[in-house]
Amino acid sequence: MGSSTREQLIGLLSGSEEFVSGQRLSDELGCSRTAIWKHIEELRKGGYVVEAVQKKGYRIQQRPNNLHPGEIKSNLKTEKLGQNVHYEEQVTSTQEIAHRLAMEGAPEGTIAIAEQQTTGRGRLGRPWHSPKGSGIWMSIILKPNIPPQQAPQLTLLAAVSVVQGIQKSTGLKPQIKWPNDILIDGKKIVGILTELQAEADRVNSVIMGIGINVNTPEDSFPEELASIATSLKVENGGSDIDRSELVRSILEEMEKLYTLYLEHGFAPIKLLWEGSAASLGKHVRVKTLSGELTGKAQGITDEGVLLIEDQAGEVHQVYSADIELSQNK
Ligand code: BTX
Repeated sequence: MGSSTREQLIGLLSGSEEFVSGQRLSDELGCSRTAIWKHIEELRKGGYVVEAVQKKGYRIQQRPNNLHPGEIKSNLKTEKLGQNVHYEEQVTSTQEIAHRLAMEGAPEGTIAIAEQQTTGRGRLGRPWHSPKGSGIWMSIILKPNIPPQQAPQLTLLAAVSVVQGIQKSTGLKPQIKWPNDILIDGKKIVGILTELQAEADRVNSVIMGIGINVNTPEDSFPEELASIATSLKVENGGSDIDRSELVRSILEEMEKLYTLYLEHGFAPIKLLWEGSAASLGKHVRVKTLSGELTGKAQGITDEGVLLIEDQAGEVHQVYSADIELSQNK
């Protein structure tokens, strides 16, 4: 069964709480009633509970807990982001899939998403823990007409989109730690990895990787993450969160902010980012590849660069680093 027929079928059945007749499905999808029946059987195998009543038709009673394109796209209110979904159960890294799709000419807004990553990655080759079925591991392809130096702004844009999406879907209010961590109660819930396919003066594609611990049970993080990581479920009092709804919220928020960014530049995004930033005004320790620095995080520039004032009052521009919030000041 072609994935697009399946997506359309899920879309039609998701449109109403009522039964949809076999005749209507066969008219809209352009195939026979018998073919519809076979498609419904396929959905059932995929974890849908579909009620079938003679003379009335079909109705979805229960949806599977997966990130199948049909689930993500039903009711998705975007023009580009997420309209083209590449889904797999298990991948090495969705970044790798999205890089390949971008090279092959995938349209802007295409996403690669998986239930599990075997070698999910963070910055500087660090691993990203991506267990099966409990998180959102996705990479979004963007094609902004900007020079490569501005690409870090998109990391901040993505962070704001994810914070707003989480807030809308769950009511939780995460905070952003410059540049790419999203925290609740000081523990990491999201990581963002921005990679580029670029020439010296222009970006061809931005591969925006987003990893979110959604329904990860508290005791299932590996030892090295137990004290630094958390999940939305843990922070939400233990109730499961609908991952495909959260993906939709994030894609919808991101499309709004991305459109704003392309029209008006970074200034409006900067304001929103500052509204959710955990580090501003705080004493921080900054670790860059070339050394360490401690001081007060003053803010970010219009380019998205972090400003740190050291003890001597000198202000340093930090382009790329890990920062720790100091406990004692
Ligand atoms: P980062 O380099 O800022 O953070 C990596 C560090 O975060 C690790 O060294 C580890 O300490 C910690 N960590 C690893 N896994 C988790 C986790 N599940 N929850 C909390 N902390 C963790 C952050 O890099 C960027 C991560 C991007 C991940 C996405 S997932 C989809 C896409 N595909 C892919 O391979 N990467 C991106």
